[in-house]
Amino acid sequence: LQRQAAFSLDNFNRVNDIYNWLRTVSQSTACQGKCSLFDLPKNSYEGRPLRGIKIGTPKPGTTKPAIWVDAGIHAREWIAPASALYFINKLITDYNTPDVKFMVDTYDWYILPVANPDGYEYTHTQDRMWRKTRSKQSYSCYGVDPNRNFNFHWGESGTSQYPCAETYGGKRAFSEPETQAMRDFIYSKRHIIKTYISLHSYGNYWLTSWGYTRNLPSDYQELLNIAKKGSDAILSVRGQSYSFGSAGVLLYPAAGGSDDWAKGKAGIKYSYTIELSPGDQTSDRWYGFNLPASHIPRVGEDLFKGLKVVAEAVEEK
Ligand code: ING
Ligand code: ZN
Repeated sequence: LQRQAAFSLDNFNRVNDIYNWLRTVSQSTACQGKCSLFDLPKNSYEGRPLRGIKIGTPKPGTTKPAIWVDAGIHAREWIAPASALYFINKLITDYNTPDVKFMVDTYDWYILPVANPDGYEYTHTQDRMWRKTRSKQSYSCYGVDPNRNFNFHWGESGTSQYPCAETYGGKRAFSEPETQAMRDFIYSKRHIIKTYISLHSYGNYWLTSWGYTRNLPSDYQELLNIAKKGSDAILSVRGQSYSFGSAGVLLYPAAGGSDDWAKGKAGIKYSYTIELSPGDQTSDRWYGFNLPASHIPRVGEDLFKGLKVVAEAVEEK
């Protein structure tokens, strides 16, 4: 496979190029005083940093609320990291617009664009359709599904106990350094994180908890109201219609997801998984995981508008 020359927001990038770009933008004039890189407290199984960027206007003497956004929990869902990078770039370069100024002044954004870097690299070098982490398991199989590895009702539904399966939940909850690292970082900031967003693909879904069951959380209506606002905002960008509802009802019950853990264990009320677009509904072209890079700006813009209304809606709470 050809190694691409340089980072581009209009393309799918390798992990090292993404990390180099994060460093560059965090040190740019546009970011001055507002950006810092963070590493989760553990590296990936193969030793890669789990690196993100914090973006927010400092407000000394106050506790700013935060919004967490991760992408790339699943390796092959390339549009998720790409959209997260598009979003990061918007927050940095469009600070002079009222929308971005509001978002960055009101919140600290913690954005982790590649939550499963080992798997992501593997999809670039070996197997485009890899989903899991890359830890060695029994039966000469590799990887755990990170979105079945969080310990909220772990193993109860929609997951496999067979190490070779795509939805293998792991030997135990939090068997993976990647999920441990997310747990420790997010849990330590649980009092300031108002909203948890996990970016996946594909399907055009704005999913609330619960994922592990068809039962709904007691505050489901509040979660749904914001999911609807986000979906409406996306629809208005270029006609992409997102369905919204609980993952367990809209898709299938599956336990061990990061969003259920964020809500159920870390107590982050507004917790969502967004299944980004596999194509362009208005032209009937659906590519699945293999969405061409030419779609990155459009899906990125959809995501930006969706997260903007989340920021507005949660602020009123
Ligand atoms: N879909 C998610 C998955 O992990 C999900 C969505 C989570 C559905 C939890 C139901 C319950 O299966 C993707 N894209 O992986
Ligand atoms: Zn996924």
